[in-house]
Amino acid sequence: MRGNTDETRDRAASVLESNRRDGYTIPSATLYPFQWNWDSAFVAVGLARTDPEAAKREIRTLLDSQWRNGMVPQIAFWSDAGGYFPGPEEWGISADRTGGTVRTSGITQPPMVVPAARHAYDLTGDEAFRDAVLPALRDHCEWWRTERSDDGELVWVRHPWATGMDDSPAWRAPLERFDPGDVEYVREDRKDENFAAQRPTDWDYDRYVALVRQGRALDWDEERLRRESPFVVEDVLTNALYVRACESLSALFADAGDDEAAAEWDAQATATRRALRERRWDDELGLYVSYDLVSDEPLSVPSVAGLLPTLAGAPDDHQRERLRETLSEFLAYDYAAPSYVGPDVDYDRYWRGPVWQNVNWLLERGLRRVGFDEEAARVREDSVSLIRSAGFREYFNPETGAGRGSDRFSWSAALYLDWTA
Ligand code: 2M8
Repeated sequence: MRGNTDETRDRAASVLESNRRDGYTIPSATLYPFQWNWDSAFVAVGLARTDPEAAKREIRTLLDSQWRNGMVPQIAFWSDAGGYFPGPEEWGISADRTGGTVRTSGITQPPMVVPAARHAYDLTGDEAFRDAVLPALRDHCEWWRTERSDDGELVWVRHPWATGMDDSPAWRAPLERFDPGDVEYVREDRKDENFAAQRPTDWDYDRYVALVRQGRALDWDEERLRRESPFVVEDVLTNALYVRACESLSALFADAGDDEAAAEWDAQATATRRALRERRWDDELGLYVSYDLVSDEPLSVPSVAGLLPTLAGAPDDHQRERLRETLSEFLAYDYAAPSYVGPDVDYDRYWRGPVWQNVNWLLERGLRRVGFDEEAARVREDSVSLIRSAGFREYFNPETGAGRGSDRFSWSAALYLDWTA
């Protein structure tokens, strides 16, 4: 894999360096000027290969933004950079909720921070780091289980932004079901015409903003939001990563000699894994699907998220064989793996079809876990070759390999460093 990659590795390291701020890395200088939750976790995975101190710092800074109740927010506004909407005023989160260290948004993102912390620990063996982050990681997993689960098994989110796959077709049904009213705001994310065709539509944005305003109007009261929000979804990707988070937490506790805590989090991983297998499988589509807790129905769409419970070791023998068939649809492109393969796929628009490096990184690991080594190797090769030919773009067209979205994108650079280490 290394071959002539050194020059690309150097460029990857320099992308991360130029996106680095004080103790954290922004996803992109042109679009996202703050610290994002799962972006930082993926950045730490790559940095652990080249600059372990920066990797550990990245994770610690992210955990410094943790709310008192254990939530790790989607965005930490460490600076007053402009050019992004919605900023801290729009979210209106009070300091008694956050702990007052930094202003944040009012939602979370998939709990990649826990596996990333484990990865950084495994590569460095730094016990002081392990012991320093363990309490915050435990509080975060505990928060998911107590505040974000109806049954103690599957966890839910209450905003499409919290899933990381903002405009995934999976969210269309719940978003269609509510009227956002007359929401006024100014988007900052469409830098030019070209870019507009690669970003979520206004229809989607109206609903994103309406959900933020509802949260603020209810003063981010979780119980009321659970009852009144029109968007409450058990997302399969978040749940797959929650299993990984609980497994990672268990391993870190075991390593620290706390067998009781290790057993507790292993049991939680087992419960969520089993719930994915038994309750979120769609045999017709041949993958796992998210669930709408408001309308009480599955969100049956062929999103790549539905392959990621492999990462949690969820499939039984039958599901594994069906998944092999489904996978062939996702691999029937020049570049694996599109984020969505339904009839209304849009290869250039955000989470409606393009290939994303972070998803490929998770998918590769998931496929290896269930023994699909050849398919995993294909995902990895395509990821590396996309970056070599199109650069560190935010996402890529699966048919042409053309780069899309912003350039010098941090997780694309970071995961390249991990892939080619
Ligand atoms: C995208 O989401 C943000 C909101 O969080 C946005 O569009 O403004 C998504 O791709 C998300 O997964 C990612 O974490 C974020 C920053 O890269 O951008």
